[in-house]
This record gives sequence, structure tokens and C-alpha cells, in this order.
Amino acid sequence: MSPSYVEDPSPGHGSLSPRAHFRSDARSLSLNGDWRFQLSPSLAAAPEGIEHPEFDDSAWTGLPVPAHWQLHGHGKPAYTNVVYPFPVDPPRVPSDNPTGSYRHTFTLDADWLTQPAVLRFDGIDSCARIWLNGTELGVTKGSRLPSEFEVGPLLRAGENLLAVRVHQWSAASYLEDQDMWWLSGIFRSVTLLARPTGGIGDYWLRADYDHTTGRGTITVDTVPGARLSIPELDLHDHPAAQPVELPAVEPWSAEQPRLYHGELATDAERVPVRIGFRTVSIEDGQLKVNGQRVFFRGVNRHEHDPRHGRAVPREIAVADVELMKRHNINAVRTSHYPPDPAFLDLCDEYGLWVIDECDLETHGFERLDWAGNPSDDPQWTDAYLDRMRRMVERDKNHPSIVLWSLGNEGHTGANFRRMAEWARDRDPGRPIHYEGDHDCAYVDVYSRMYASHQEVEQIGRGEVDNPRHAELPFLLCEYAHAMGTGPGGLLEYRELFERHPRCQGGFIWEWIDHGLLQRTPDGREYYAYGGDFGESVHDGNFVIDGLLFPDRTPSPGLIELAKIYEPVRITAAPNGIRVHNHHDYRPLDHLSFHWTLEAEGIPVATGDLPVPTVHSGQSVDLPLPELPATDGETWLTIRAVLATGTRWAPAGHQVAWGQLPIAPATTPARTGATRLLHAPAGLRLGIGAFDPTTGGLVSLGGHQVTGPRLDLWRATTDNDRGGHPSEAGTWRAAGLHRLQHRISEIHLADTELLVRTRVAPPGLSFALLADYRWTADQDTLRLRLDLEPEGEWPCTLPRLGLHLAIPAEFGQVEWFGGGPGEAYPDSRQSARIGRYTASVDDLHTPYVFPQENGNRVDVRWAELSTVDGQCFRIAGVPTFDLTARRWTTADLDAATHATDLHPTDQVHLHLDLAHHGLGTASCGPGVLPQYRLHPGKAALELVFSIPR
Ligand code: IPT
Repeated sequence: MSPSYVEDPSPGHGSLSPRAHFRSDARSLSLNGDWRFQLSPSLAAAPEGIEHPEFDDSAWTGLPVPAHWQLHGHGKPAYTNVVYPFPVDPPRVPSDNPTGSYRHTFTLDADWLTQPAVLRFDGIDSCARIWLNGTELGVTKGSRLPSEFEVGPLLRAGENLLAVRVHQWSAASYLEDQDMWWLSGIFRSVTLLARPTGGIGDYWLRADYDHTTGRGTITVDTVPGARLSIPELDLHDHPAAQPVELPAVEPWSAEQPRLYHGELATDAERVPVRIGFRTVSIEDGQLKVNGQRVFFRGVNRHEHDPRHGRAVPREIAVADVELMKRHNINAVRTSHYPPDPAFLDLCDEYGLWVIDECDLETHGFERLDWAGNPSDDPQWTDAYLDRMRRMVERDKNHPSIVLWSLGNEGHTGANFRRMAEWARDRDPGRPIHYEGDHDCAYVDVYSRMYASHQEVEQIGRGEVDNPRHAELPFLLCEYAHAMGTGPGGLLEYRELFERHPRCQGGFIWEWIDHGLLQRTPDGREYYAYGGDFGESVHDGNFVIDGLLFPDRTPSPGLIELAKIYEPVRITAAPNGIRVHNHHDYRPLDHLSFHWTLEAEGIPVATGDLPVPTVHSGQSVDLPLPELPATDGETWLTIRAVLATGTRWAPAGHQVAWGQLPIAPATTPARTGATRLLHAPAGLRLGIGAFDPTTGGLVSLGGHQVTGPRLDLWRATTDNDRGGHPSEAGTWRAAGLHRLQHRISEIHLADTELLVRTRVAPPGLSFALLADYRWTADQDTLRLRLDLEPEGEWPCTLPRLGLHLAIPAEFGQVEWFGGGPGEAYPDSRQSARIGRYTASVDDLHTPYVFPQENGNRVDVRWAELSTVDGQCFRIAGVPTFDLTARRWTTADLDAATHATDLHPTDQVHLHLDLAHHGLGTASCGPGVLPQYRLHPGKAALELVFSIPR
């Protein structure tokens, strides 16, 4: 069989013109389910004649549709970011081209034969040849796009046979080089749709909103004779060809996704339609919807599920949308392909601004300096245009879509220009986005990825060379790479978006880690990434860079983002509380405000905070509520919660919060100093016992301990390892992971033990001088650590603090300080002062690729206790950062999967004075200057005690 169609750059053949995706009252039959399947190593090896009923598939296996065959035991997933996993020789592909043969029989009654019908495939990766009842329907490419085939005359009453041959690689693979798993098969739904004669083949309903008058205008392009009814707007059987003018409608926005329900009908077919009135415009260099600048609090969403890959069931789409709404996200870029249609329905219903992105990326040509890139090659023009048409036609009825995106990382070229021209002509109502058009020659918004804060500032000020860059709305289609611990620096991006009206926000890279669920040989679950399936070419854990862990648990990065994206800001005002409304449209009437007063983290009073109407962009200052007197450090926390339930969260869901200090901590008086005892077994100072030869603490309150000892290292994060040179690289070159501690002096005084050390890496001459000064009173042991750098330090420090290991039984932690989650200097807006409890196990954040994590900031005190009530208390003077975990930093540094971490017989505490920030250098800018940790003179003071 000639493989020519596989390597043909053209889009395929035999399919119908693209049209909107919709449901109607016409009959339809889902063909999803269990199909017969066989995987062959190549097209040549694939069985012939599968389209014939007599073909014997009894030796085949079953495979669900929709699904990827690699996730059902046939072949293996493979991950590459940019590089093509095959030689670049377009349009040719490997002859070792895994080919899946599919067969499915379904039964129809005779009614199906009375009218035309189409067969719709919502997504096949990457190329398929299709037969129905022995007759070839055609060939389709464009993995994340639908194709439909006319099948009416081929249908039979009784049994029908659908046969499909799917190739993993095709010419189209050159256009589908997105940063994701290579996964093949019929991975979206297959449906048989009756198309009644005189029915509604296609429709485009546009609903504009005039924000100056409140008028709505509906225009419908559809078959002649169709009628539109919208009972809510008192519209009944209106001739669809005539525009409808409505004097007063409620507009649609991501904040208030008002949808009107109606029906488009002919005598033969009725189509439920949902109407959201909104008008997108670009004025004064700003992208506006309904006359209002919008601020994109966005994320990039790939479709991913740890078991199903990109074959995401509807529940997953619902989970994503609800999680986004609950975390104050208001926008999605469908990176880097049109999503399953169900997702866009949900965006309309729940309210999310959408950049719908075409299924097009040729990033692998970058390595070749873009030589041979299809984007500028006429033989690919049809394929480019076909993809844009199929996206726009499929998705045109969604009010949530406010921008069309031509694709991602395909460099630039005439084919992209043609796509833009076509789309602008077809749909003047939506501006065009494509980041790869760096000159903005054929796009309507200036879009960048990973621009540094400084550069965004310059763009905001208009300090740019290209005049287009100064006049167009600006957005970051990708920023703040959420790989591993982090991202850091979100607050400073938000400040830029708020300072410069043309800087309209951006989309975090990315929504979810694409880990695939696997098991170790001994049966423990873990999430796999590039290389875990034996791929010879892969990009490791670069696919693990989301705000959600693969199982959709929010990562600390998402918790931080929710705080950054808060649409209401509650802060201290000179004489009370300031509430600022950062919504684009809505007043705050949908929220109720409550306060809690906490002394030492214990609630002492609560109340409601009446907030008058505050319009978007406005703020109000309110006096403090009347508060009772308290003992100890006291904070007032104000929460804005949903006053009534919505479809994405119940009443009481917290949207925003703010905290005001009310009373500072009081310092307890010190009792008389305790003497240093020279006991036969060693030195004793209060509850501490010390080794006389090293001056090191050996036990505390009778419990064996290791340390405390100066520690500068952290298990490097993905962000530490990013950039050139990477921060991690300079740290390692400076030997910070293998410091040596020389004791230069042990001084025994009456009531003090002083241990002087010089801490330095092998082979190098710079050092930190670290003096440990121990004193005690009756119940407490006090350590003051004084640090002073010596010589020329070549780098920043990962962390600055002490490592102390205590027995494993101390597995429960209570603390008063920042929490509940982890925080670092440039990612700590979500840390709230309070009293928290957690097990040591739960203080560890389960990053798929293990790395530094779990730091709690601003800890006033922490107590570690055993199940039988024994307890260590550590208090800061005034605060410290706390990490507690069951393995060492070295273990954490060496692990590559969560299953590599095994509890030791100790709990390892890090009691830190400071941390280096996180930044986002795994892809993008590093740590901002104010969050970089430089060696300098410093002191840390801690008080240990054994509470009774
Ligand atoms: C950018 C890609 O657009 C995105 O798909 C993803 O790969 C991201 O990087 C990194 O995770 S492109 C890069 C050259 C900035």
C-alpha cells in the first residue's frame, strides 16, 4: 500500500467543510467504547483488508476509544520538548511508524437510513485513513481538530463496520511539535450524527454588546429559513436571517458569565444555543471587552490526565475549570491546540476568558536555525490554513473566546500571515494572537513569553524600538514557569500589570504537571516523565512544570497564585482597613467580609465587616471593628468570601484575605543564668549536653540530637538549575554542598559555652566564620549563631541556617508563624500568620521531581512532639524559617522520583535565618535582586526548651 498520504504535507482528503460543534435534537450515536485493535510496527507490517467484514480480528485486543494506545500497553509514551524524536526530513517520517488498526461494529435501525448522516472524529493523533462498510471515507490529519465525513449512503440497517488505520507519525507531525508527550490514537470522541434534510448544517451566532447603551445585537449566519427563539428576551421564532436589536441585555464576562438560552430551529432540526453578549475591541492600545480593559489572570492549559494523557474525560475538564475559578484565575490559553470541545462549553458557563490556540508548532526547526521551517514554505500553506479554519469554524460560537491564536513556536512566515488574514476576514470580532510574530506584522496584540520584570516595565513605559510594540495591547502568553518549587516573582509581575494599562496580564506556564502514573517493580505509584519509558531522545522532567501536581492537587505555586490574582485586596489603611476592588466589572456585592482576631494564633473574637458597595477599580477605607484586649502577639485577619454559592464554589468560599498586626509579641523575662557543668560524661548546660572535644550538642532534654550545625545547601530546585550559568552550578562550583567545619576554639565560661568554627569548601579559601554561643536558664537553652564571611565569596547562598536532627518519633509539628503552606522570600504572599499543626510527612511537598521544599516562614516558635506527648520547643528571637523532613538534604538532592525518598531514623530540621529566592530560571528570569541571598554578617538566635 502506498504510504504517500502519510507523508503528504496536505491536510488530508474526503472530509466535509468544517463547521461549528454543537448538539441538536437530531439523532446521534456515540461510537465511543471498546474497539478491536492491533498495533503494528510500521505501515508495511499493518494487516491489509481490515475494512472488509470478513477480516478476522479475533487475534486482536480490545482498546477503548477515546484513548491513546501507549497508555494501554501498546508501545510507549515519549516526551520531547523542542526536538523532533525523528530525523528532520520533511515531509518524510520514519518507516518504523507505529500503526494502529482499529475496527468497530455498531448496529443501526432502519430509521438511520432515511436521512443523511455524518461521522465525526473529534481528534485522532496523528493521521488516519478511514473506511465505513468497506468504502474509504478519506484521510485526516490535524490531531486536535475534528473531521467529519459524509456517510449517509453507506449506512446499513443492522451491523455496520468502521475501520480506521492510525499512524503515529505523518507529515503533520512536523506541525505538531508541542512540548508534551507523543501519544497516538483516536483520543477524542467518535460520533455518528444524523443530518436531517432541511436541518441546521452550521450556524454562527454573534451577540454584540454596546456598553454605552446596554443594547445587544444578535446576528446569525445559518441556513435559510431558520428561526431564533430566546424566551428570556421575549424573542419567539424570529427569522434568524434578520438581526435582533435588544434595548437592554446583561453582558457576558468572565466575572459574570451571563448566558441566555435559546433555540435555533428549522422544521427539521432544533439546536439549543447559548448567547453571551460581548464585544471585543482594541482601543487606546488596550484590549477591551464591552468597553472595559481586561486583566488576564491567566494560565496555560494542556489537556492532561495522569492515566488518560490527552484523552481527558469531561469530569477532568470540569475539575480544571472549577479549580481555576476557585484560585482566582480568569483566563486560559489553550496551549497549544484547541481543547476538547467540552472545555469551551465550560468556559462559557463558568466564565473564563479564552485564547483559543491552533494546533500548530514547528519548534524543532529552531535547532536548524529554522531552515526548512514549514511556516514559510508554500507546500504547507494548505495545511496551515486548514488548521485555522477547522479551529475557527468549530469554536466560533463561544463567547468566552476573545482571541484566536495562530499556534505556538513556529517562528514566522507567510503561512502564519495567511492564517491571520483568513481569520481576520472570517471573524473581524476577535483579534489575532501569535507570539512568534515578533514584529507584530500580522497580529493584533503584542505577546511575549518569559520577559523579565525589567523588560515588561520597559514595554509598559513604551521604551521599545518597534512602534507596533508601543501601540498594541501587551500580554505575556507565558510567564512564571511553574516547574518544581516556585515560581518566584509573581507579586512583581502583578505590580507591573497594575501600573501599566497596556500590560494586560499573562498566562502562567503551565496549569498541570504532565506526569504519567506508573508503578515501581514493587508496586508503589509514581509519576513518570521524559526518559522513564526508555526514550533515547527526551527532555526529562521539563514536562513537570505545572501549578497542579499530576493528580490535580494544587501545588504551593497555585496557592500563591490565588493570592496574587485576588480580585479584592484587603490591606491596612492609616486608620483601619482598606478594601480595593480589583475586578474588571463587578462591584463587591457578591462577597461578604468577616474578621477574626487571633492572639498567639488562637481565635479570641470574630465578627462581620460591613463593606459598602465598592465599584471596580475603587477602594474604601473602613475603621477597625471594635476589638477586645488581648495577651500576646495579635493579628486581625479579614476574609472576603462568596456570600452565596456559585456553580464553582459554595457560599463561604474564600476569595481574598488580608491581615493586620494589632499587638506585637511580648518578650518573656529571662530567669537567672545557669552554670556550665563539667560532668564526667561531658559538658552540661541546662537541658543540653555537649561533647567536650567538639563542643557540639549531643542531647537535648535527654533526647539524642545531631547538630545544630551551619548549613548553606539546599536540594537544588529546577529553578536553581536553570539559566546560564545556573545558580546551582555556581553553588556547586563553590563547594557549598560539601562544606568542612573546622573548630577553631572551644571556650568554656562560667555560664556560657562558645564554639568558634570556620566553615569552608575544600580547595577554596573563602569561608564563613560561625560562632555558636550557648547559654541557658532553668528551662531553656539558648543559641546565638554569629556569622561573618571571610575572603571573596563567589556566589549567593542557597540558604543560611542550621541543620538539627532529632529522633524520628517527633513526627508532629505545631507552629506559630507563617503558613499553612510552604513559602520562600519571593513566593510568600499566601503565608498567613497563624497557629498550625501538621505531621512531618505532610510538611513535605511531594514535587514529582524531588527538590527543596516545605519551608515555613516567620516562625515564632515550633513544637515537635511524639505520639506519647514528649515535646521539643524551638523559639526564634524573634523568628526563623522552619523545615522538617524525614530525609536529609543529600537524600532529597539525589532523588529523581518521589519513590526514591525513604524515611531515616531522624527528623531533619532546618532552622534558617534566610533563604535565596526561587525565581523562575527553569525557563525565564532568575531571582530578583531583592531576593538574592548574599553572604554577609548575620546572626540567628534560637531558644530550645522541653515543655512539660
Ligand atoms: C515555551 C513553549 O511555548 C512552551 O510550550 C513550553 O515548552 C515552555 O517554553 C517551557 O516549558 S518556548 C521556550 C523557548 C520559552
